[in-house]
Amino acid sequence: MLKKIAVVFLFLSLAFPCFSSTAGDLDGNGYVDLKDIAYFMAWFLKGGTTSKDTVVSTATSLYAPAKGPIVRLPDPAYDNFAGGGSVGMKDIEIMMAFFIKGGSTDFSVVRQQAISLYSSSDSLYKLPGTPVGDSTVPVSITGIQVDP
Ligand SMILES: [Ca+2]
Repeated sequence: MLKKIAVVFLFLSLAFPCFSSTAGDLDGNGYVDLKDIAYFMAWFLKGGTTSKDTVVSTATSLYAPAKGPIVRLPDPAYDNFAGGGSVGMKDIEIMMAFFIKGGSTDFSVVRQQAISLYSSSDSLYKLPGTPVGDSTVPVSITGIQVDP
């Protein structure tokens, strides 16, 4: 199961090799997994600390494999999955929903899962694993409604 997910994420990262960063990827390995979710939750639990060491040590206590290091902290510029100018619990729920759904790129699937985890997760702005940075190429094709 985990191996399959890793392969899916690897494919996504290989598909877009020219991007500088990946939404939700705090340890900088190019994909989003449980460790990234642990770092994100640790950061949130510590009130948005600016200490990467604090985030890593807290994350390790939540999920032992999350030993760091991390390359950045959660940032609205990258990780605002629920939209808006801040990051928090709603964004974490979307990361968890994305992970539970095996890295689905289907907005409605991830959104429904997020709502089931956390009823106020009513907005989905972008998906974890979305490349962010120096490109304007649209990558979220499943969210687009096309007239027949
Ligand atoms: Ca990662």
